[in-house]
Amino acid sequence: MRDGRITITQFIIEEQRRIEGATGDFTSLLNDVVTACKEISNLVNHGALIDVLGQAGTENVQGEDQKKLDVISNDVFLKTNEWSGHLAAMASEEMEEIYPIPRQYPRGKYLLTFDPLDGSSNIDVNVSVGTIFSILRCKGACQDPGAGDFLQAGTEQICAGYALYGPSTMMVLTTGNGVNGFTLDQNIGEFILTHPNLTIPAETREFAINTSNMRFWEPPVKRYVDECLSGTTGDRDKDFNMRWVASMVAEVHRILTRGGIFLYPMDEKMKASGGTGKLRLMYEANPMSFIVEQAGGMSSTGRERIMELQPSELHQRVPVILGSKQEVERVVEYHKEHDTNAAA
Ligand code: AHM
Ligand code: MG
Repeated sequence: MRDGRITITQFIIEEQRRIEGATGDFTSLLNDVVTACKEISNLVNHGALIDVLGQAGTENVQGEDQKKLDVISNDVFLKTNEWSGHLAAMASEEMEEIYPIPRQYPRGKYLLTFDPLDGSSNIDVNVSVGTIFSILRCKGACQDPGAGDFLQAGTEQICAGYALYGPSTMMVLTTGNGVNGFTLDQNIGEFILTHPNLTIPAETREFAINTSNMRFWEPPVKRYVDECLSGTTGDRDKDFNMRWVASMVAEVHRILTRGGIFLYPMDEKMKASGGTGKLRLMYEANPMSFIVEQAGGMSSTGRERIMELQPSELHQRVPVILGSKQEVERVVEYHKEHDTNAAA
């Protein structure tokens, strides 16, 4: 492109050229995902002007109230990605069942999972939201895909990314070869490579957790956060800062930019109601874990590496602790010590 700027399309095609035998299907699929995110970005930007704010008056499979934009964004993703012939099926936070590609289109060899509008409690108050997606290979009968085909460990992802609809719209991507960030140039409608090779600093002094759940936390999480709060007056040799946007995309993006740790851990309230976590494995925790690990960070439930979990259901929830390596390691260590003592 003129003046040496690299568009996301050029970037993806150049990546494809490095893969022997690549057919271009994946490149083309990714381009459609990018188009869907641009469309959602446009809707989010226009907000009340085009009457997309507020409740949809429906609930999703998790029993959460859907916002109008949750429903519209989901539809944008389906319509933009269903026709190309690269996908066998899609699955989303907003749909109970998988979405096999309609019969009038050819079915392809990939599966797409997504959270079309993550952090949607922020929409009406005009705070950052995002889209999260993950691409898997369809290993079974791609002509007749079922929910079971999606139940692959995070280590099987071939691409993960998110779009962040913030002061500027950004797209952050990994295909297992590092993490790159692109900013949408609204004038030309293209994402431009602005953040090559994003890496998370191993050390940090910033943590993110919803402290309104403090009384339900397990002891290792409480221990970690107490130490952060005590700063130099406690066992840590530094003072910490705290942030909570309630939009995982914004939190992960901050961590990719300047380090930090994000926790949505298991807690007693969830346990009491038979819950297994807050965030969804297939279209929130796994793609974010892939990105974070590719950027040199770490991601765990506190007890296991998230990407190694064998999913048992499409909308499965998991505890999530991710970010700067040294801090996540410390929280994992606290879980280990706690569980060992409890077993003794
Ligand atoms: P959503 O997918 O329904 O928007 O929920 C996921 C969001 C995450 O982005 C965020 O980290 C978390 O829920 C916030 O939860 P809370 O409202 O408990 O702070
Ligand atoms: Mg979400």
